Amino acid sequence: MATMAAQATQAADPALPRGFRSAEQGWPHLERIPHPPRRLPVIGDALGSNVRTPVQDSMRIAARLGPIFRRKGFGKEIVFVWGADLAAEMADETRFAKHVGLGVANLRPMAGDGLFTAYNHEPNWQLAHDILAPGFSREAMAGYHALMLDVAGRLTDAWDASEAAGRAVDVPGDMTKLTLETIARTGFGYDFGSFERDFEREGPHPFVSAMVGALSFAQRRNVVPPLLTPVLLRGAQRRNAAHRAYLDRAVDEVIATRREAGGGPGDLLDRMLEVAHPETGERLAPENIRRQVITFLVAGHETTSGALSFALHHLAQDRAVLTRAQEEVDRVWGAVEVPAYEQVAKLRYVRRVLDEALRLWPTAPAYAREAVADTTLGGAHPMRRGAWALVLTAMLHRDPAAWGPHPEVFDPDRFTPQAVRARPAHVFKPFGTGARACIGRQFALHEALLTLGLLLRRYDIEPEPGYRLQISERLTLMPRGLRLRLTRRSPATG
Ligand code: MNH
Repeated sequence: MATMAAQATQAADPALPRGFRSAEQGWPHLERIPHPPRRLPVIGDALGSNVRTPVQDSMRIAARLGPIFRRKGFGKEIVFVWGADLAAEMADETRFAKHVGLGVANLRPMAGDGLFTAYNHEPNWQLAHDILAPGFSREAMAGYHALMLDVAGRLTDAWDASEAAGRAVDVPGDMTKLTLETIARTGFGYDFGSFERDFEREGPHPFVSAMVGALSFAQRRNVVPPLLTPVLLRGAQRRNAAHRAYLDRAVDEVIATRREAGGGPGDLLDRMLEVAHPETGERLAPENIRRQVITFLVAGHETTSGALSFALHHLAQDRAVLTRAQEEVDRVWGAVEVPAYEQVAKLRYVRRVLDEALRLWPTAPAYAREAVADTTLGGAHPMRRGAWALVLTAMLHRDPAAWGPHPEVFDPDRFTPQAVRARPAHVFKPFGTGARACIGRQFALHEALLTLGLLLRRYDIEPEPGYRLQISERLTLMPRGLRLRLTRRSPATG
């Protein structure tokens, strides 16, 4: 049943975006915006850029061209914005709103009108937002705490075994297992058993393979020129259809199991299945629930996993920061076996480490904004209603106007309360902005702080000799090949 429905969707693929609206259509004075020199016919500015590193290429170009610039490839043009003033303007919700385009639009076949990919005008956005928001309240977080601890315990079991065997640990791999298990267990009562699988022999859970496969397919649609799509992607398209069918089937099974059980612990899935809108009484439709489950499994793990990985990288690179963070955990958590919910947010310094990691490497590296009415950006760039730009978060977080003369330096004290107060608003946007900002922010912060606290208390960490940070780009950023060497700290500290 599920498979047939999925195939029908795939055959017609009504949701599949046909490219995107090029900047000429919405920016009447595009000539005022700089672009890279030596622009060529057809391929435009694509020369010298790498399909595997679109974000890092844009960062390099940004540094040369300044706070607003444009890039063209295969006939389509994109405006990029990263100057602190311009980004602050684009955060004004009376003038701008989220734009569903590029990477986000490419997820539509998978995530439909789920929260992350819904167009602003789709009624299911407000409906799902209102129904699901209480699932991210303080009380809800306190309810997830025990499950989060349980998943983190599986991580430390695995790391203890690596430490005992003198093996370095695969940080992005293990953080991805952790965050996927966490959202699946807390949100949907589902257990992928990632830590228990023998990866050498079995590889990842088939759901994970299908999800990763469908995600990298979505990503590739951004960088393969439309004319070449049929040639380059035919085999991939077939595999993608199979992956999506698998995902739909798996999600339907999770839902069926919950319905048979007659309800669960009041988690996200229970809210989706049972809660009516507080004012209208309306409920989420079954097809929309499917989209929301996939949305949360995807949106709820890659970004957090990257954030944890970058934080661990910087901790391992900087002894002074590591020691200060470890001392804080020892002091705040003391000798308790497991930290209580309230003890997690008290890790103020660890939180600064995490913020600073998200500053340098915002794992969701850009977000798109569109004009809600005709307007002029920065007093110089007229935009028609619907015209849009990509805010390049990783560069906004490096604008010297907001962050001082050495933005590349990792310094958690940029996030002391005084330092934060001294900066203008809207210069730190790892979770996006406005009504469509990340609904899972508190969830991610609690999960990441809890995990970092447990790891810092338990291990000393060291980089592998000669490791140099390299960033891999999928939908999100990740420190490629990051491995750490562990030493257990004194058992008295946990
Ligand atoms: Mn999250 C939206 C970053 C963790 C679920 N998230 C966004 C946006 C950014 C973002 C940026 C806005 C995108 C846009 O404007 O197009 N999210 C992150 C980061 C982390 C993160 C950097 C971790 C660190 N996100 C999570 C977690 C969940 C989640 C954890 C779920 C449990 N995020 C979402 C959803 C949306 C979103 C759902 C869409 C919200 C909406 O549009 O209403």
